[in-house]
Amino acid sequence: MKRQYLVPLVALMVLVLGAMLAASACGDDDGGGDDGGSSTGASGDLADIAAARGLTPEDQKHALQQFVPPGQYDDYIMFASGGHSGQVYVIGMPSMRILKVIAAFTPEPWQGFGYGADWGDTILEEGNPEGTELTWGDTHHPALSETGGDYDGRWLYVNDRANGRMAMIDLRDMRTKQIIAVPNIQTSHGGLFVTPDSEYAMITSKFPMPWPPGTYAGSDEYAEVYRGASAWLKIDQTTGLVNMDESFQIELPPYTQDLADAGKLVSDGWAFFGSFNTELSTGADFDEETDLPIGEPMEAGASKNNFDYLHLINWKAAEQLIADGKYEMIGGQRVIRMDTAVEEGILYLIPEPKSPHGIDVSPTGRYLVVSGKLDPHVTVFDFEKIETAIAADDFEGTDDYGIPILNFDSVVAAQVEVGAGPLHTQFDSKGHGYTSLFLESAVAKFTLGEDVLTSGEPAFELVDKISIHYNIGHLATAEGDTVSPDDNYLVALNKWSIDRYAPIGPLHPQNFQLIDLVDGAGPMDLIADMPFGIGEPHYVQIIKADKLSPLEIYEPGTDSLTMSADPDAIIAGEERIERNGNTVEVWMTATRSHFVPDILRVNEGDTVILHVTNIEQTRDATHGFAISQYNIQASLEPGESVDFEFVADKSGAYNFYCTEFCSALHLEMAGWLLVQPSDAVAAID
Ligand code: RUQ
Ligand code: CUA
Repeated sequence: MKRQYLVPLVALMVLVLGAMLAASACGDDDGGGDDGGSSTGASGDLADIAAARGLTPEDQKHALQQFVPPGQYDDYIMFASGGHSGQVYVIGMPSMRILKVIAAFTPEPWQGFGYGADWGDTILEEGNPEGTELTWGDTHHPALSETGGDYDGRWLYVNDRANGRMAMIDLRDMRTKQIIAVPNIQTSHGGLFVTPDSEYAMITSKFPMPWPPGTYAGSDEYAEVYRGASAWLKIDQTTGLVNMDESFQIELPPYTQDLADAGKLVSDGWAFFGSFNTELSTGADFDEETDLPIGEPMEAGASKNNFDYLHLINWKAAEQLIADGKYEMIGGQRVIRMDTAVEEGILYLIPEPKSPHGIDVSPTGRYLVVSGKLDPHVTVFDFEKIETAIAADDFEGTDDYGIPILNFDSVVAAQVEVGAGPLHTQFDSKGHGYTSLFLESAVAKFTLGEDVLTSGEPAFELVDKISIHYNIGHLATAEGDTVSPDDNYLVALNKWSIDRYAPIGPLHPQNFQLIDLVDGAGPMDLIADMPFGIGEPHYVQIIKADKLSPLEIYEPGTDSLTMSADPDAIIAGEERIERNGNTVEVWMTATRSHFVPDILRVNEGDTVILHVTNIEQTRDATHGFAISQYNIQASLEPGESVDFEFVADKSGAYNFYCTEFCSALHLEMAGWLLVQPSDAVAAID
């Protein structure tokens, strides 16, 4: 085609396209996804904006429900585990804006967690199981501290699925203050909760491990030697830290203990956890001759039984057994052995169908809702019936480890058919349960018993269902795990997003969906999607924002690890450098826009100890401190004091600088670490 025809043709195409776009903008385009964001409806009239952007009245309603005006705050704060990012995310709700990443098990450079500063390095190191250096975790279940069964906004605990550890986060500064490598536990999935008055954080093992820890046993000894554990980590009531000397454990059979929840109100003092693989399948060995597996893979082996066991533990009675000395020391922990637990009547089982997953206790503590992944029902147990059955020795027998099994029929309240692949349940205050349906990609809403229903609906029936997108795992209602959940929002944590967002390659974001519960009166209504592209959140807890009272700045010279005055913190004018043999110790201040001192001269091989105090008391006046080529980086919030210790093992001139854009002369906030080579003529002294 000749050039002179091409130009008018292109012009014509542009005209036609423009006309099509205009038509779609004023027309009844349904999605808004096709018009390329060509107009914001700049006339300012709401109807014009909606028309220009192709927003339906429904879309407009949802936008208003989610919108938080500039400068205003969200009503709720959501703490989301980050899966194998090893972190915790802080998200505002309903806006679904990410406010912060809290470094927990994985080094995080922005906060300087694991990059030379003492607080982060200390915590990561103390979280290393013996003989292993771990630089990641798989955070699954965040658990907020509680008072009287309500979130109190003080502390947050989160478990590491991969390594059976637990981190404690102080909600005053939203930083991790402790990582516990829990003895006798190698992995922990859904088993983490805080008791109603934050007496304990309870963490259970997932896959059992050979006991005693540190020994080897092959899979042929699985039933005899492998054990699980329920670890009761004692929370210090002033700091929120775990005191391992006051903690204890209960030995469990090698069933794969899974989700867990604490009793509350009528069931306070009890704990419940589900399990699977009571078949004790260990997977299929591989025949090296035939290159074929011998036996069944774990997936099949662990799904044969129609029932696995819900475990019940009376933890207040267990506490008493510990006080009475009825324990053995294993892995440095006081452990109540299984036979003691059985003899003393603190451990029971209930048959639960079918490949069970979630176990969730209703707000009054009476109903225990169990979901079987391969059963379209939720099974609701009644704690009042459980107490009666235990008192009457109403058992169908024991398992192979001698643990009494309660009669299913004696303790069940109802089974409600909710749909395919139920996983987890949350509650509102009106007597409803909301269950995630993984296979069906939906949330089912059902009624509990008449004692808690306020609506006059029939008890134990499916009353509503909403589709989500797609493959929902957990779900959470606002204040959802407390004795008084709210009735406004539910968040669906979807594993797949498939087609919900612009394509960005084969790894898709996770998808949070915000659902309106319409005051518990329904029908549920999907408000908004939130893509989540930084890790795989498993569970969230959602707290009223006004229950949190985080610091705005630190007191001058605070060591954030101890939350008290750092003995090496200084004020302006106290800066100094001291040499002691091969150790150079520096007391440095940071303020807008300089470090004092800003030249450090050392010899190759010297140990350098640096104390840096951010002497500012202005909100948000954070400075960073990083040294080029030395893998050192920390964030210094106003008032914070941080210590580094490293060996200057590379000679040369290295720039250090402030990594936080703090001021107009931020780029000038820098200095030099001059490391004189060891073969230089005149060493510095
Ligand atoms: S449990 S894969 Cu929290 Cu459904 Cu984890
Ligand atoms: Cu201080 Cu940039």
